[in-house]
Amino acid sequence: MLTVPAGVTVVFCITNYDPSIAQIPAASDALVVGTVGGVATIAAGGHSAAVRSVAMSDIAHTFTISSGAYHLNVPIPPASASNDPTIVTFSVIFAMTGTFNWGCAVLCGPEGTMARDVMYGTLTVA
Ligand SMILES: [Cu+2]
Repeated sequence: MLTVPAGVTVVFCITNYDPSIAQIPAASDALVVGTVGGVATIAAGGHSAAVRSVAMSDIAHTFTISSGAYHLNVPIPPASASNDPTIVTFSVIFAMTGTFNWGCAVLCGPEGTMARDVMYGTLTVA
């Protein structure tokens, strides 16, 4: 469970140690949507860049909120190695209060079991 304040810039920093690539992502999973400036900064393998999308073949997970109030999607590329994580940073300003579901939108883990069983939760904007 995450709780964030409304109307201010919230900075997310996701550290991904998973080097695997998700199965059969959709084109929309590769787009950065709903962040400040429409970008996310991806640091991996000693390089860092602000991007608006990643290659469909370069997605391990996503951080996604899809509700009436918000459409947020940030693709998370795989780690270069299990000891060399990929770090994805982005900012969001949440205008509407309430509790919203977040999750990973791609089939990750064996037969999508990771997305289904562990990569979800709620985000409360208060
Ligand atoms: Cu995932």
